[in-house]
Amino acid sequence: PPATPARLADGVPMPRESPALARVIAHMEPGRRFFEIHAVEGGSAAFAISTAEEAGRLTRIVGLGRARKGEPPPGDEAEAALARARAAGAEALVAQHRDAWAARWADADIEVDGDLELQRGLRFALYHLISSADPDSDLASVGARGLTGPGYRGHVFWDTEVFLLPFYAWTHPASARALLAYRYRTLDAARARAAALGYRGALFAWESADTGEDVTPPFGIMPDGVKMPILTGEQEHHIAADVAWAVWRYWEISGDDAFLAEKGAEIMLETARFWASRARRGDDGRFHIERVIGPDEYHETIDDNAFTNVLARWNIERAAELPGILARIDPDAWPAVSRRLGLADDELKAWLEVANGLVDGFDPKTKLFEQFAGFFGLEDVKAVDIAERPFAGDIVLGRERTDRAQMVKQADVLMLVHMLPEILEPGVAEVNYAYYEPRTSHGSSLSPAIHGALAARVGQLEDAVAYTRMAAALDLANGMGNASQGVHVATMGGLWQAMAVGFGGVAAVGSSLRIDPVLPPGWTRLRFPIRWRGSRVVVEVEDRRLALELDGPAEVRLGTRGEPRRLGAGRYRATRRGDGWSTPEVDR
Ligand code: IFM
Repeated sequence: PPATPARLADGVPMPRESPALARVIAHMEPGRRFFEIHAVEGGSAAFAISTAEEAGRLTRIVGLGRARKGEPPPGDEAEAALARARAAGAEALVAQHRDAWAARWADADIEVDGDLELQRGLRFALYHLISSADPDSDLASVGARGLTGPGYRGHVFWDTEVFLLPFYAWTHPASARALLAYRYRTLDAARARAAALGYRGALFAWESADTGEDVTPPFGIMPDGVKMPILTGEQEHHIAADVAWAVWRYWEISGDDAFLAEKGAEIMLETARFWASRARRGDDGRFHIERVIGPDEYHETIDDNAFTNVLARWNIERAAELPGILARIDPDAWPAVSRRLGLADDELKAWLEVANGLVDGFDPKTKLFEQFAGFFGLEDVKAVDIAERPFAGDIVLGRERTDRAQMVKQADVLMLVHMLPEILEPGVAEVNYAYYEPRTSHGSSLSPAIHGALAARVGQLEDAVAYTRMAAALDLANGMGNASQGVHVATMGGLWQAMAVGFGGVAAVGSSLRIDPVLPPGWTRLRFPIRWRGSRVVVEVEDRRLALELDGPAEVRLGTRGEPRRLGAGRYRATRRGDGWSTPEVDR
């Protein structure tokens, strides 16, 4: 730092080659404003400072390039980017940046009238969601704390596919596609992991980084210094079906047949193959998946987790539909993929036998799923009666008691209800929500938003608003007490789902876009844009009125029982009729 900081008059040229990374300190004292520039790393960048009496401006132009692991640093690419940027000039760069943000914002912004605090939390979340994914590269996915902090060392969990991907698939399909392409790039590592554990097919890493090998740490150090083994990497196998679920949802929402044929089908088939080898036929003649951890990580080494088994069954069933689907996309696609994977003629049939025989813990009389074998026999502890939620159930009850109690960390059976509503008979969502919601401590930040989404779908609007607000405030109010580790980006994706899927009621139902919005008391308007198979659709609900704006054709169903209707580009209106909607009419 200069001993006596020099004041630069307007327009004084700065050296062309200045440090690329610098710490800039602005001093503002009455009547005096100046900057110190501390170089912290060499490089090439241009600085220009002008310090008029009232305002100062510093411009730093940086060129970036990227290299795959093992490749030389991408110096030329960065230099070329820098040259282009310099030629354009700072003003033009700022204008381009603003335009790019405005475009992304227009495709993502959710407006809610009647709850300013929620609106603020939403915008904070959307900002992080938009900036976390790279639509142009399969090199990296989104880590559990996005780009904001060291928590979980940037590792990629199911958070990306299950909590974030719906946001991208519905608002910016290119980002969703890139995230799935990252998983596709790690498919060989997933195959190797399945093989190392004695299974077939592909098991993605529970914690994934650049190569796709599992990088879950084997133990953690507790606050009292005790070393605790971490079993999630060994046992949280549902990740295989989570990735398959994301592939399928992306395909349904985007209609991206090329992706399905080129990459998605291979992921669906290899994960289905994994499940068929992972399940074991028991003495009862049924298939079981033993020694797993489900989303509720308080209970380890459990058998027949309903979430895992139902998703595994669903994964196999969807994979078995692929020969027919790919044949319609491109007659060469199925022969090519089945040759690539060495699929034997009767392999899919054998997988389906496993799927049909898999136990799922569902009792048709009560309509309840048992979270895992023996769960209902555990001590019946209701988190809601113990402490104000969210709280860490395992710390409050102690690890041993938690292990023997119906103390749920995060949506588990309810996660299944949220992810696969289409396979459930009427009433199942309501009954399971009523059972599991009071028993959940929300010890994971992933839990509240999903409860918000589900509560909205089952008509528990007070809960829906409370959970959605809890999710929206999670980082801004440091609700988990660990904001210094970075934002909880999965919560943010869950928050988007609470708004658009929960309150907005959007879903892919076959070839139609279903929209079934519900406004809780206190909200006077909800508006959000989505993308559906190439068209942009803006949904706006006010009181009992629904307005839709389409920039291209879409097959739309209003309400859960509405008939599908092919709508062209234009504006439409409908009004609430009982628990459904009138036929959409052109709004002139
Ligand atoms: O993936 C989650 C998990 O479900 C709960 N613990 C934190 C992980 C990373 O967010």
